[in-house]
Amino acid sequence: MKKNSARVYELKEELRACRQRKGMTVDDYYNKLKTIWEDLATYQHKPNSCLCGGSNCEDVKTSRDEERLHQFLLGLDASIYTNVKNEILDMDPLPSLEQAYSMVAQEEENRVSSNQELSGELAVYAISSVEEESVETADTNLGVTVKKDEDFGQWYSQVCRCGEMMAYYDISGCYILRPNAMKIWNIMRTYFDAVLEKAEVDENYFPLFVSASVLEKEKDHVQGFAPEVAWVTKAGKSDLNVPIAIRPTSETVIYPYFSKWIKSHRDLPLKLNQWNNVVRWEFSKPTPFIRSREFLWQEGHTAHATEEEADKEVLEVLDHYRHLYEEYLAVPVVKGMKSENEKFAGARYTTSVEAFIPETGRGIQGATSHCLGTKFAKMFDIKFTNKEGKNELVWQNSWAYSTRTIGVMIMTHGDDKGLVNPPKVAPIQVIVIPVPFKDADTKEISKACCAVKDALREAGLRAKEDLSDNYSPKWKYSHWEMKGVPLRIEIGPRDLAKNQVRTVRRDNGVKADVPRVGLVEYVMELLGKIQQNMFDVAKQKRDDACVVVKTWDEFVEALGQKKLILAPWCDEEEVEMDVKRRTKDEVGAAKTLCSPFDQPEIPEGTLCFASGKLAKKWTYWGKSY
Ligand code: 87F
Repeated sequence: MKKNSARVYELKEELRACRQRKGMTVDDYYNKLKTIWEDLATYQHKPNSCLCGGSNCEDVKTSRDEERLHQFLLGLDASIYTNVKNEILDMDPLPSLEQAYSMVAQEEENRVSSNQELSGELAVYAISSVEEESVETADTNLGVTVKKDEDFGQWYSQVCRCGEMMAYYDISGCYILRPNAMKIWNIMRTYFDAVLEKAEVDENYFPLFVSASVLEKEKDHVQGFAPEVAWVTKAGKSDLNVPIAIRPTSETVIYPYFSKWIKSHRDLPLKLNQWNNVVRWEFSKPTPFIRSREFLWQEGHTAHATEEEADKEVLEVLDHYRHLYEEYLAVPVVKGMKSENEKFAGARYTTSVEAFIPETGRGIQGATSHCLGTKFAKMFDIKFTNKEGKNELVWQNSWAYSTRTIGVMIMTHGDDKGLVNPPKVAPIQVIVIPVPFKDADTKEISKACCAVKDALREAGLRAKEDLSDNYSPKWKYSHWEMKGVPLRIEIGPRDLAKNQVRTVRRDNGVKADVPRVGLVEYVMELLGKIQQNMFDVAKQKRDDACVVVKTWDEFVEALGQKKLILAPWCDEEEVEMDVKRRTKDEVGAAKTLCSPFDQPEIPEGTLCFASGKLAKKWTYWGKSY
């Protein structure tokens, strides 16, 4: 240990002055701090060279780590990183310095430097006389500063966070689903539970853990997925005798019990569903809701006596998924058949609903319904005695939709102001905002707001009032727009006098003055119109992005223009692989999305755009998530 008080003093001064100045990257700032800490450490007492016996040293190290973490956070540019700083300080236990650094660095990545100057915009709306603290709160909720068509990735991340749908977590690919997302998820769940009830599908719950031997029982299809399976190998400090997998899906967990429970034709159909979380340790770029290492879904598993019954169910479930997307999330989807390459390896065939994001030109699989045939029945010995007393294999299906639905909804409808929630799933459908003016009777206006909200809630609508007095009406408008509330009701002195309110639609900004008498019915109808309009607009955009191509050159050109491509195809696996290879470097690998059930006519002699062989079907192609 060196001894040099003057130098130590100097370094401490440097440390105290060390801040992330304007234009300095998080990385530069962090490295500067690290250099000072390291320098300082050469002069100071080192815990690992002391003789205290260990536990004290640990304490010293912990408090030093915490101090460094605080120093790091203190010096960050507060106009940018206050949110993430609070997020870090709220974590229990506190993350390590390295983890905190990577969270802040991630935040930096999520920002577009050229838009940073815009960041004061929303704060301007805050009433000028409010105390500093409130301004700061406004300032930390700066809102969406990146435009959807400028940088889609950054925009999406901002919209998800500003809409309080999710928060980043210190494990890459894992996200916190915040109440707004959970509310949407639960509204969808309520709808789907009613569908399941009607279809006589029962709810059950199988454990999260899978033993290695069970997981490997269906080696054939698990093999391709093996790198994504997460394993528990320790309990405390001791190694487990046999590692235990965390379910990536539950076929292997459930089907041994199908084999026990199904004996006779009287036990069929067996239709089970579970709502759960699954873990897939993905290595491609994670995106909130769209691709995460843990996600929520429902997984349905059914067994039937006949092929026809199973086939029928596959399509019925697929139509429920279409309904969920189109009628609830207002997202247009195509129902179709997956190619041999793209189907679930364990399935006889896979059907899916496919959405399309015009801004990125990418298709996205919205949900899948598989016909498993008798493949798993053979593997897991699931047999029943039929009415003639003969043993037969069961016909199985499995189907799922996940929290990805929420991501697709955000991507489809969100705009430069933030989320736009379709009324049917919006956690708040109507926000009522008082608009006091000079010496108007504020109390009466507030009372009217509460009365309107109460009447709407009474009618079963999800309504809320915002009477907070530390923000201006304008600030509130931006705030609730960012949160995606489909309808705003404003009440000012003029409205009060005329016994009316002003409605403002989130989807198209259209304003109307509406009498208080009959308001509830009006709002209900208007929400229905908003829902329909959101679907129509999304469908128009999707349809505008769709092109029919007949030749390879047209195909490549359309891909470059971010189109959803419908092309005649020979339906050969090798040709799809070849298309992937040929497009990989040029415009980004394209693959089949699905062959729509709704097939346009295919004139005789039509050739495959890729192979020149006779085309068998029309198929959607594109880049995909
Ligand atoms: C990742 C790791 C291990 C997908 C995986 O689509 C296994 C798998 O089996 C895996 N990723 N899959 C396919 C899942 C098929 C399936 N199962 C139930 C569904 C719907 C519901």
